[in-house]
Amino acid sequence: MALLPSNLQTIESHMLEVQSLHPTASGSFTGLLSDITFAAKIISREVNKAGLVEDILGATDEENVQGEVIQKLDDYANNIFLRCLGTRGQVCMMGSEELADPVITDTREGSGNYIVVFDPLDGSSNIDANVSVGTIFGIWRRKSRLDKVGMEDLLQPGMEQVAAGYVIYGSSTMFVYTAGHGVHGFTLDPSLGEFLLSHENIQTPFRGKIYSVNEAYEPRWTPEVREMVRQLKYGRHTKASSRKDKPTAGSGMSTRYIGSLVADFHRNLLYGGVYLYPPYEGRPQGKLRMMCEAAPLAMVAENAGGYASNGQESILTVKPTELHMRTPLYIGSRDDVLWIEKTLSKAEEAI
Ligand code: AHM
Ligand code: MG
Repeated sequence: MALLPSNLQTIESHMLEVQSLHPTASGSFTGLLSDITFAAKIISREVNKAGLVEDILGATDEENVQGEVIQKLDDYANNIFLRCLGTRGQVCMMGSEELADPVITDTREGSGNYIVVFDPLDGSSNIDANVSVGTIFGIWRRKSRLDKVGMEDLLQPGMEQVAAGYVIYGSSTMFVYTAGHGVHGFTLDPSLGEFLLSHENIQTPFRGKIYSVNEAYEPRWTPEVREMVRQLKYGRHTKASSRKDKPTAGSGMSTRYIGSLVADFHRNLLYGGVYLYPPYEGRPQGKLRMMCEAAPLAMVAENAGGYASNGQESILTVKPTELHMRTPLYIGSRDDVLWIEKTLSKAEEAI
């Protein structure tokens, strides 16, 4: 017989416990989170049989608003989210990485209190090779009243999120979220079809040993980014001139880059480390999207004791100007990201 952890708790029971901390809560927010877990289970099932079923791997003939090829599973995951969320009228608007415009679902006053923005299947270009992929979501509260829902509801800074999280479809499927009361991780038991609490109150190490970046872009980085990454690699405070092309043994960090943001972020959250997607020539704002990738993961990072920056300020303070706004991203262990922010700002001042 399989051994089970001693205190078994399903995600629904955990969410109800969190809801009880807010005596006036109606349950609609908890219902919304539960809809997201349901969507995650369906996507997990489909991702897990991706190699077995014909016509599920590979690309569609379409491109998304950013001109990226839409994979078949992107499309599938996106539709599952649109169908599962807000079934009880909790959501007034949804924004997806895969859709050019937000979808308005409920404008009645008194219902549709939340806005959900998501990347249904992040890292999906990896999927045909069986590499871990993920879903990212952020939830904001509606601001407008009187049957009106508009861009002021959608374009809110990350710090206004009421909850955020991600699902990683890896060697097991995990759901990790925060509603401002700690970051909690749940592992899907496929035989039960339930997410069970496996990582309560995740705290990320203050400082890590891993940096994750696509170094192939190095020739197109700014000199400031290049120098900052060089210091991560060779050890901080080493001068290029004193290095003589030899690493400072033991003082630098190690690199790990899957190229799947959720997987890289999740590993660094547990082990400590920093994920970087700096701007580079040809992509002056980097690649990642503020609303459906950076802001939700920033809320998770900060609630676990980490930090996220665009190189100048906290990701959470930036007010997005459009649904698909891009941002440079430095995220992970607090001390490491603060050091990066300081190093980049100092370099900028010196120009
Ligand atoms: P996607 O949302 O289209 O999947 O793109 C985001 C992904 C991230 O998961 C990953 O970290 C990054 O793109 C990798 O980009 P690159 O190949 O430029 O390193
Ligand atoms: Mg993505």
